[in-house]
Order: sequence, then C-alpha cells, then structure tokens
Amino acid sequence: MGLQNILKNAQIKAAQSMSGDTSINENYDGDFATTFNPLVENAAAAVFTEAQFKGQRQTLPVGRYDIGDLTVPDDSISSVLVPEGLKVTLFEDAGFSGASTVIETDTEAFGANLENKVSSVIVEKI
Ligand SMILES: [Ca+2]
Repeated sequence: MGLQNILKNAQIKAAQSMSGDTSINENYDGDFATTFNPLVENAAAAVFTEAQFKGQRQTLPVGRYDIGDLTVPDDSISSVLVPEGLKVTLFEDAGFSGASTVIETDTEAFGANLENKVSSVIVEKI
C-alpha cells in the first residue's frame, strides 16, 4: 500500500469517527436501555414497571393511552425513556386526570409521589 492510500484510509477513518457513524453498533445485543434508539423505535417513548428501565415494558408512540390502553399493569410504571423531541405526561388517575407530571428526558426512577401510581399517559411531540 502506497503512502497515498494510507493517507486516504486515515482520512476515511477520521471522517467516520467525526460523523459519529454508529453502524458498528447495529447488531449490538445489549441491554435495552443502553441501545434504545428513538429513530429505530420510530420516536416512541417507553414505560417500565421497574426503576432503571427494567421489568415489563410498553413502547408508546405519540398518542393518548388511557388505563385500558396500557398493557403494563395499572399503578406499576416506575421509569420512562423519552427520546429527544417527545414529552410524556403521566397522570395519577384514569382518563388523563388527577395529579400529572411532564417528563422530557429519560427518567430512571420516580419520586414517591409518582412511582406505582400512573394510570394514564399522553405522549406528544414537543
Ligand atoms: Ca393510579
């Protein structure tokens, strides 16, 4: 390999690292929370029955999810993943009523006022 080719390869590698090319992670089969990709998940939030994005999971694309639309048990949600560009409103009661909290970033644990109380959820674009 000549010097020209070596330089060309180095430039390609540098361009790839600067562009944040993550294609090498495509087949990564790791923990869901660390591989959650909002583009792959089609801009959906996800709720979990345990803290730190564990337990039973439900993926929630933009929409309104009353108590009957949630597949996770009532009063069980304990953490939520919120991709950039979305916000999630969690309601303590069914019918989008009762105390509510707006969450715009990944939240691995709730305070006592919210944990295991959520009964309806709205996912919206910001
Ligand atoms: Ca509730």
